[in-house]
Amino acid sequence: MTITLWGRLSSCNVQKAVWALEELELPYGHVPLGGRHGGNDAPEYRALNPNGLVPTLRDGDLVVWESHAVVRYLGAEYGSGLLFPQQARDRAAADQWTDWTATTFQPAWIGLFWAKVRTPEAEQDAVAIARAHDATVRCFQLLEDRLGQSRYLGGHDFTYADIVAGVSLYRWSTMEIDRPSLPHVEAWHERLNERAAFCKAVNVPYDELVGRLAF
Ligand SMILES: N[C@@H](CCC(=O)N[C@@H](CS)C(=O)NCC(=O)O)C(=O)O
Repeated sequence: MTITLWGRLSSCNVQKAVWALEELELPYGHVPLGGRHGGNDAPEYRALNPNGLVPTLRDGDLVVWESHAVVRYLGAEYGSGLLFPQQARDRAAADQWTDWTATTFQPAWIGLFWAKVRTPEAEQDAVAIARAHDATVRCFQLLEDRLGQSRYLGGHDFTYADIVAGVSLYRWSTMEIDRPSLPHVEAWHERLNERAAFCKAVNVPYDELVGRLAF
């Protein structure tokens, strides 16, 4: 089966797919697309992903978009228990943190990244930055409480929930902002940094995004 991933590597949503593919040691082809590479509106890409966004994954005759669906699919199809808990009861916790990331955590931390990093300095709005910072810190405090109770977000074992939330960590820890002390989050970050797949997918410089609102 041939797997192909479309998307620029500076996208946090593409990074989730790269991390899962690398974690599972799957061979795959990569097509840079979106951002400075363009191609979002090419008819052949729109035929795969009508949103024109990244990532998109193709595995044989299956095409999947939405980063969380991609990561869950890879875990379910190839994980044999790694990434994707086999028991529904164990998956419930991973899903809870995954959906919370989609609806609450990522909008907050990406909002901060856009306000503080992607918006050109001359156009930055201190009130918007403070509001986004507060929302992000509230989310990190929830993560801190959770990671004080369990090693990973889904429970004792590493799952797709750690991938979708963990892609925030490089940017969170390198943005020029105040960060509260979050020892459990920091210990989780250190554990993730020991994984080659995390380092390859997530520890990616974002210079091309600084002061750039275009994509
Ligand atoms: N909910 C979608 C969001 C996809 C999305 O917004 N992707 C952004 C990059 S993070 C994108 O395609 N932006 C246009 C571009 O990079 O050209 C997912 O999780 O896959």
